[in-house]
Amino acid sequence: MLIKPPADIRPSEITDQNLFLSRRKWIAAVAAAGLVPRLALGVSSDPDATGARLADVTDGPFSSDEDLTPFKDVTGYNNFYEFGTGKRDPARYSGKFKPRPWSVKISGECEKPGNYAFEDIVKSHALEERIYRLRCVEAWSMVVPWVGVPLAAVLKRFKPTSRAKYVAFRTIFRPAEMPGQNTRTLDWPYVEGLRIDEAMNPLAMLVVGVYGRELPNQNGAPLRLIVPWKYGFKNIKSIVSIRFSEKQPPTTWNKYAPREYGFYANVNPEVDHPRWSQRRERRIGDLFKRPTLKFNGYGEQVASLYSGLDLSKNF
Ligand SMILES: Nc1nc2c(c(=O)[nH]1)N[C@H]1C(S)=C(S)[C@@H](COP(=O)(O)O)O[C@H]1N2
Ligand SMILES: [Mo]
Repeated sequence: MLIKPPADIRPSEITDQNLFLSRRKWIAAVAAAGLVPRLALGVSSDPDATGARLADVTDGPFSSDEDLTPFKDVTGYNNFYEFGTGKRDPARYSGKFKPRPWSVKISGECEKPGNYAFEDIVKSHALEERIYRLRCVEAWSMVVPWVGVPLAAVLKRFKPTSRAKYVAFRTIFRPAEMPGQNTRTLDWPYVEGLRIDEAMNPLAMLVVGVYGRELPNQNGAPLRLIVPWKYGFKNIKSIVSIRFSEKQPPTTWNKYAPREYGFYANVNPEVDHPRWSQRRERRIGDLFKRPTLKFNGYGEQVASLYSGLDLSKNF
């Protein structure tokens, strides 16, 4: 067969954008014509990518077909205050962190609480790659090929009760391996939360990998949240606890500065951060800013979750 996708082609090598068909679009077109099996659609690659490859990753729904942010930026420009406040600190100072063995405590309003091994949390769900935009509250953004499982599928296994109105997540506290936790920058451990209907939305994802490989420490190994319609800080990393609760749980950035960071944190160009505008964003690698989209462009999937809610008050 002569059909061969343009493997690992880089946007910088493309002179005429109109001639450029992204690898993903190319494979999708070929697959639609029935020429390659659907499995081949799955995994994005990057010549610089390192880490153990994940097996049996399939192509998930909702993927963006925008140009991917290179692996070295996805893994070299991070927010993970447990390893320092600089964007390069997580890559530099997370080498000692041990993401295995790992277990997650499931508690609160559910019928199947307990301590579950990492492998048990994700097994029995097929790994999917989904290419999502990530929009940081600091007005930069990336396009990342995450690998993981739908959060809803995992949560349902623990049988939340009718009193479970929220889901609270907690990051590990391990100051011997996380130098930032020896400072008072944030109130450790990092905590986050979602309303249960947000957590059950098909877009919400528990992520175990990036670019077809296991998550690097700086990206939240071995297990982190991705909710692409919210600002980056909701995407809590290195999760060790998931608790179903009746009341809205506290969240780290909201505790730190309640006027600046709300519980909802939906991406919203119409509601400025008190100290800067949220109208535009800089895609990492771009020279010029671009407009920020409401719900980060995922409004079709999630806007109905907030009907009747004043988003300028519930920011
Ligand atoms: N535990 C923990 N999770 C965290 C953070 C953090 O400091 N600690 N930073 C958040 C912020 S502000 C962003 S933008 C994203 C960045 O994810 P990435 O580094 O994988 O791109 O992680 C989020 N999750
Ligand atoms: Mo962020």
